[in-house]
Amino acid sequence: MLIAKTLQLTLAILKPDVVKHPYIVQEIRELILANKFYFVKSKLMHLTKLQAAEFYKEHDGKFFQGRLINFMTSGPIWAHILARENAIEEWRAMIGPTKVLKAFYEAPESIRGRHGLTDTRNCTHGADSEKSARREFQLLFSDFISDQWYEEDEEYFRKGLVTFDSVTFQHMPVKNNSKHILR
Ligand code: 3AN
Repeated sequence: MLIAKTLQLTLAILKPDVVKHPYIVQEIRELILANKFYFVKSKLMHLTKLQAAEFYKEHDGKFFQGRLINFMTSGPIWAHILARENAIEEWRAMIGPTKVLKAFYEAPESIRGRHGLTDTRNCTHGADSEKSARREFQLLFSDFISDQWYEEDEEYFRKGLVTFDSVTFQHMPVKNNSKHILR
């Protein structure tokens, strides 16, 4: 019998360069859904400089830090918590390399290969480890408790017992078995 593996959570951001263009947002979201990710949480937000600096703390002192913070606070972003088997690696593969030229040449079909503008304005973010993902959830979705999600909801998502709300752009577990909807 084939037993589905536990789902992994990751943090995805659609950055201001993408959010400016609704058709690119739509294209990326369709790609995310086509790649069998679930949208566990979605939020449109505008980062403050403090939030952006905290989010990118590991880049403190780097030559591009100021540019990165100005860019990330220049307009709204979409933040998403995604779930899938191997979500972290799969989402980062969809994003493509950080440097836009590398993305153009080595991963032209990736999101950055298709829509990246510069090394800073490079469309999307993906957590690089489970530890980073948890830290990023706390910063952007302070009411989300991953342990609780694993305890109460993960099984429903893993079994496809979810419904999708296109207004909030979130999948919701359907806990009443008699009328569950497979997406
Ligand atoms: P990634 O987003 O691919 O995980 P990180 O974590 O190394 O890459 O960098 C975080 C963000 O900092 C990048 N997404 C990009 O916006 C910016 N950045 C990284 N390297 C550079 C660079 N050399 N020049 C300008 N901006 C950069």
